[in-house]
Amino acid sequence: MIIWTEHVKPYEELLKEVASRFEKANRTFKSQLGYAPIETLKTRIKSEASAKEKLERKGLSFDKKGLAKITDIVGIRVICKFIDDVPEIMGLIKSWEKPKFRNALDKFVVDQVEVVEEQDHIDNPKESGYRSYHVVCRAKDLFFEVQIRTIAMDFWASTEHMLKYKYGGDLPQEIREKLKSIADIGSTLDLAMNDIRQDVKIGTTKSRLLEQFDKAVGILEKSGLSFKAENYKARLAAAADDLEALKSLAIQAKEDVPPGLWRE
Ligand code: 0O2
Repeated sequence: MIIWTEHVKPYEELLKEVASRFEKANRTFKSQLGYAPIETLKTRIKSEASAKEKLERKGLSFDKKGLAKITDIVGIRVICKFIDDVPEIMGLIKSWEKPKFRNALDKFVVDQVEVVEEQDHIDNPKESGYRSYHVVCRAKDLFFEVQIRTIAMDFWASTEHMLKYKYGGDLPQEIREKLKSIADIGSTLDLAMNDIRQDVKIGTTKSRLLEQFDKAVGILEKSGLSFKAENYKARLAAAADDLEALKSLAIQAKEDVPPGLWRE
């Protein structure tokens, strides 16, 4: 007999582990690139009723064998600002496929995640208009599902889900048509926002480089190297509108800081 609260315990542990990996990676993206692709992380463990409904639909029984075939007991939604963030997140998940070894109590533990299925409902939206990128993964012997989507796609999907609930699962034709055209508007919005993403990226990179430059110049001034600081300041105007030149100037200034004075 299955006691749901007991059955899902290892899944709850897995959910915590995967969610914390996403959160940690997002912090690393932010500190290294100045931009965090994950806007929100939504997680859930499937309810017993939903698992039973799915098993019945698939002609499987409510036992360990049947439940082992359900790949979305753990569900994680990764919501991003821009469409171009989706492959970024996919790349992150794929990086977990490489075996990681953790030395715990002199034992090497394989800490690996395998991608078992990908469904691209962004390039190939569902009939309803639904858009999202679905990934089924396996960690040890447990599956989990990740849905990667933009804020606009998530807004659409949660509203459509709410309406379906309200109409008892069967939406009237007129509402379905409206939702489909709203999904297309959402897609146009996503593509337009994606176009300006490059500008956002350039903006954040530039401000990060300027921060690094100012910090280096400040240290040079404080450590009696004002002539170097003045020289860098004089060169800044010529480099300010050229990202590559600014990058090279910021690196040079940082490298000129006497050893031991740079603190991250
Ligand atoms: P929940 O609570 O959101 O997880 P199956 O998984 O067997 O039902 P299939 O075809 O393998 O069917 O799954 P698919 O198409 O990958 O869809 C699974 C999940 O995607 C759904 O989970 C929804 O979360 C989401 N989804 C798919 N199509 C739609 C859609 O038209 N509208 C909305 N709002 N969401 C969709 P569940 O199980 O429905 O529930």
